Amino acid sequence: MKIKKAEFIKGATTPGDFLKNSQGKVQVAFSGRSNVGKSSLINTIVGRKKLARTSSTPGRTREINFFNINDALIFVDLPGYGYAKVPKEMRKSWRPMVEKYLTGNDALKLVIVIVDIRRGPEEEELSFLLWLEENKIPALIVATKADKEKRGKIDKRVADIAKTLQCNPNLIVTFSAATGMGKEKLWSRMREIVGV
Ligand SMILES: Nc1nc2c(ncn2[C@@H]2O[C@H](COP(=O)(O)OP(=O)(O)OP(=O)(O)O)[C@@H](O)[C@H]2O)c(=O)[nH]1
Ligand SMILES: [Mg+2]
Repeated sequence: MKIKKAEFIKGATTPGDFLKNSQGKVQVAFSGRSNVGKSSLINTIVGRKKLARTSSTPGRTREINFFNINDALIFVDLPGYGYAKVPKEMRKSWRPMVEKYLTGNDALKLVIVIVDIRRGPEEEELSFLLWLEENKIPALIVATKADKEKRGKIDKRVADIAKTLQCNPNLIVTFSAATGMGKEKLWSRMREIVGV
């Protein structure tokens, strides 16, 4: 997709701040562990280096951030989960907020679940995917930071991730924000699912 417009709309720290009316625009949310590369992935696929803030310190994205893409799509950068150093109080408030965002939102058509190709998914990803399925929210799995894995090992890693998540390996998009690998494939899968 040719990106003509990519702009930050707002960051929400409470459900009252969610983008209620996306005026017919489809919402696509990006989810994954802290530091997995959610914000970097968004920047890479829209071709804007600093649209979503990134950091080597886990837990950088603490709000639910909304971005307008071409007046056609809303990208939603979710706070990461599973990082122990984030204050407990904060973690406690995130989960209900994220769940609240994800449920009862007709504009939300897809959640992109991002895993680190070297680390693979764990219990949290599995239960999250099952939760999405129960709530009838389509999911797409992306294995990122592929530039950090040896070429010859990528297929095996993807196969292992597919096994853990009980899905077809062909449905996992291998990605790298550092090299742009997987960018086109991710766009085409995403557009296929949400119909834009
Ligand atoms: N080598 C490599 N580094 C990456 C890639 N994607 C992200 N990173 C690095 O990983 C770190 C975290 O990236 P972010 O995009 O901020 O991760 P995030 O998931 O948004 O993190 P939180 O908002 O803290 O949950 C940064 O130092 C990035 O430069 C990738 O594909 N390859
Ligand atoms: Mg982030």
